[in-house]
Amino acid sequence: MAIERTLSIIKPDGVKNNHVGEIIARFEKAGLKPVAIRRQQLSQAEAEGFYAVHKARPFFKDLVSFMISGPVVLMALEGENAVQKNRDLMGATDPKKADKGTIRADFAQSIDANTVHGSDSLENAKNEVAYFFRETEIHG
Ligand code: DGI
Repeated sequence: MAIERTLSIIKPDGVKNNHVGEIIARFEKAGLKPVAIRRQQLSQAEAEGFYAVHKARPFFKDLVSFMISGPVVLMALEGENAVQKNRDLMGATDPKKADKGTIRADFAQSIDANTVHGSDSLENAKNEVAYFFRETEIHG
């Protein structure tokens, strides 16, 4: 299977509740290497730009204010089938619907504070990794 890169974000609730280490451990155990990693406070413009595809959705404002409510951890994950593997580890968007043992089932409180973001296609993954990381910051 192809080696891919995908973008993961540990959202403000995951950082605030001290789940960073455990989430990264799950990625590493599943064969996803954090090849770039940065803790950062997103600006409103960065969060709006990142979620621009959701601009017309009723939850856009809440989503952006949640994403800037505290620091996040940005990561490029690399591994076989990384995009789908990361989505499988995350679980469904709504933690109530997420499979047992997934990150969202175990750590998320609500559909807003759902602990992690993960790119949902290879094409989006390329754009999202490039949105936050220069090639010189990625070390595979
Ligand atoms: O790729 P996902 O994060 O699983 O989901 P997505 O790309 O459809 O939506 C991005 C984020 O927007 C999601 O993690 C939480 C928020 N969101 C999505 N659908 C809803 C929502 N927030 C609320 N309040 N209600 C929704 O229906």
